[in-house]
Amino acid sequence: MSYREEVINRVITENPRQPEFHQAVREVLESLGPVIDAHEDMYRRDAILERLTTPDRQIQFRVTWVDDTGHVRVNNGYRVQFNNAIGPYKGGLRLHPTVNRSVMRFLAFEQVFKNSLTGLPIGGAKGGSDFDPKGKSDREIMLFCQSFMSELYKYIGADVDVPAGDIGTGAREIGYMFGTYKRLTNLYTGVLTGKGLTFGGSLVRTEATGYGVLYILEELMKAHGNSVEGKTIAVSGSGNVATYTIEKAYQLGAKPVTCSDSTGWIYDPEGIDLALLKEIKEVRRGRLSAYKAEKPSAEYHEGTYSNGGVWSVKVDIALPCATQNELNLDAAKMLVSNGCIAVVEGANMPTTFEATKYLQGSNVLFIPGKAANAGGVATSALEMSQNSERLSWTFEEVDTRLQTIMKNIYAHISDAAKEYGCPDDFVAGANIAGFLKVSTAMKAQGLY
Ligand code: NDP
Ligand code: 2IT
Repeated sequence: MSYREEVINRVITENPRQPEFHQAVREVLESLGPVIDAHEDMYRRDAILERLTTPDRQIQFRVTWVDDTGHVRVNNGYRVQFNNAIGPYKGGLRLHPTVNRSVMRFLAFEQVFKNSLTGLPIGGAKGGSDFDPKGKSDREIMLFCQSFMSELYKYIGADVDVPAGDIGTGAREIGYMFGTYKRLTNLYTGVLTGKGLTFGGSLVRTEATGYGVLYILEELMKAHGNSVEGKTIAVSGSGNVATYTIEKAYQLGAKPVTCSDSTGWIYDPEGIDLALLKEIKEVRRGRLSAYKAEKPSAEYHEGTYSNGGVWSVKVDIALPCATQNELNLDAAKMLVSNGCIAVVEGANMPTTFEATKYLQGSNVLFIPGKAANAGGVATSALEMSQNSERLSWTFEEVDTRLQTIMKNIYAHISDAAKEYGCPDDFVAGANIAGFLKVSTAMKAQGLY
């Protein structure tokens, strides 16, 4: 059995009932063959893969808060600090009922490679809670965030671990958490990113993940003699990443025609009405069914995957921007039969293992989330830089840096794929490039 297979089996045995974590580890380790296999003895002796797949530390804690009816509620809080070989831990906080140890670990593990690809000095972590923000009042959200931070603050810090947003955690939640951190520690530091613009947040952070997806997509298209302009695009989700993916798609001359949420999906042949989408999601915090009410020409399908879901629409490009494993083998087959040429992941691991293999085997250009959505965390790192020097950069300055970072990521993963004999396999390219930097730093720092 190869060293990589041994470690995959070890991860499965030691972490039972953690399918998302197993999936993420398998995807990375399977693609590291060209690096590891030729020097298996050396990597085995140094236990590099065991160290890379075991988190440095993981914290689980109780979050107790009072709802508007006076009842005490209890949730689980988590922070998985996976690897800080190249910089302080960095990664988002997810608030969603599906959060559990497996989801936290897969996200933290992926973050290690993603953060490495940004070229910036940030290690990998993830956290969150199984708290469901849907339908909660502002007061309930604040009480939850205060309670969550009253435990988390012990384990984070501007040079230790810097959390940020993710599903269910936006500017409002980061604001409440920052206020609590400041009160408890008496420190005004860049301990969280995605902060409001009046208290240390960076311009472009809100847009960064979605814009970054389009910047890397444009690089991919250019490298293949094509362009984003004029393309029809399917987007899933309707949160932070989906919204700014749609915005930049329009700016680059494409037509995004779908979006979705956990209750249904929209097909608007005229192109998604961005102003209406922002009004429904960012202002009203409502459901997508409201879109159809105001734009009767659009189709609304109740149920995220009903009638085939967003991936059944005939498009040139698919950009999954909602959640993990939302694009399965059946969806991949529909995309291929409809002539889709590229899938670029805005979300973390939205494509199943089988669907990824099928797309790649069908010559669909595929960029994994750890490369494609890295613009979010990269801009968070730029927020950290601005906080450290106590200055704020202009929108243009941050956006220009983001564009450069996304171009560099494309070049880096594409070069790594070529160098290791698998051109255009951007899954292998991203994993190999991410791995080489982190493992080199780990070795240089000795055993710990
Ligand atoms: P948001 O909370 O802003 O939006 C999430 C969107 O996905 C919503 O439309 C939500 O629908 C939908 N969704 C969430 N869970 C499910 C589910 N189980 N089934 C169906 N739909 C679901 O989150 P973000 O836009 O920030 O995050 C989206 C993805 O992008 C995640 O994978 C996240 O990890 C990743 N990401 C985010 C970054 C960021 O900067 N925010 C950076 C890099 C990656 P509903 O509103 O109905 O719940
Ligand atoms: O998945 C991610 O990269 C994020 N949710 C953003 C993390 C960050 O620290 O900005």
